[in-house]
Amino acid sequence: MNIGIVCYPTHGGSGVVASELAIGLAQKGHEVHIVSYAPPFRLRAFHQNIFIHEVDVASYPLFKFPSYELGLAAKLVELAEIHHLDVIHAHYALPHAASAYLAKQIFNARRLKTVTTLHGTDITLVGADPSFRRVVKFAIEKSDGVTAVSHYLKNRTIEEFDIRREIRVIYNFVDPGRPAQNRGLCAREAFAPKGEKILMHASNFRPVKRVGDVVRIFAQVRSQTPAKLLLVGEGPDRPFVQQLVGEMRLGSDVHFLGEQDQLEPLFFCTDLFLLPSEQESFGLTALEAMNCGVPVIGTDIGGLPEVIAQGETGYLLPVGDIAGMAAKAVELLNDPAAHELFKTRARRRAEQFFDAARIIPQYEAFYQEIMNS
Ligand code: GMT
Repeated sequence: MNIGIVCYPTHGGSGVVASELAIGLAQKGHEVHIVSYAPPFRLRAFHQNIFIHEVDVASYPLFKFPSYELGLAAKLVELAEIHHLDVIHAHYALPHAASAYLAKQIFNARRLKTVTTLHGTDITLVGADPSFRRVVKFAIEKSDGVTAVSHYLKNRTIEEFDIRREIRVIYNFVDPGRPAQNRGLCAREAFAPKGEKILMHASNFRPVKRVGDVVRIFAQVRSQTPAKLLLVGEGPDRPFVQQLVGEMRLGSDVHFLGEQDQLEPLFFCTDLFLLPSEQESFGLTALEAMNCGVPVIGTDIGGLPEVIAQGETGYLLPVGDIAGMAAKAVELLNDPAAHELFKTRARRRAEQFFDAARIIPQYEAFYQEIMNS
């Protein structure tokens, strides 16, 4: 198949899923055209069968806001024509699914199909904003196929937008073979010279991630067990988090690592991953942690219960229950036998339910179904 994939190039989950899907499809011989405003970070290396196209956004003195949506639609029409695309797969509804719809109308060929994958904030946060609502609903209804990354997100979309069409759940995925390639790249002693436990959090530091809670959980853990915290990512809450770390006098035990293209080397240094989000439609970082054998403590919201098995691969507690999350962390870190069991189960669960080799064929089959309809 010739597949156009539209995504964000930044360090967010939707861009990671789109990039890893592109790699998986390309390895299976499909021709994949990535369309974005910059090369996605996971696709900076060369991959056979993947072609990257940056969207041109024309500016003109009359335009107060240059239109990315129209530039994207124009690029998709051009690619559909030149490369005979069978499918345009939009990751994240806004504005990608709307631009894909427009491109299809302009191209006017029955053969070209559009698929939209809903990732989370496109429904729960941005999409729910009154200024975008109608457009998101329209784009979902007009896509030839729609997928959601969890049952939670599917149900939430149906309720929120009163959707009556089919939404297929296709889970996010990981490559169970990848961690081995990154083992040994991170020296534990560099972060924890006295054998302290290492906790980690990675996100885009937006308010929904509650990174302040990560710091407060860590403070409680550290008061009972020698520990260090690795904070990975960048975003609007970083100054506040940095200030909090200073106010709580945790400075020497917290490492800010900024954005990282690959998390696996760091997971091999990590004993426990923290994800105390307020919203999480799936929680890709939790799955990536589990794939490297790292148990996760998170919140019992959104799609996280579909990823983390309560009491087996981690613990899920109510949003804001800092004391509860800290208590579970201390319990697990101080029980080597239980910790080892959680690690083994985490890795096994990632492999059993979220292996790329199981999930990518689900996308291929979905494209085929849509093309035959
Ligand atoms: O978390 C974000 O705001 C980034 C967002 C994205 O689009 O990159 O993440 C969403 O998609 C990920 C990949 O499917 C999911 O793993 C995240 O749970 C989801 N984020 C939220 O629902 C808050």
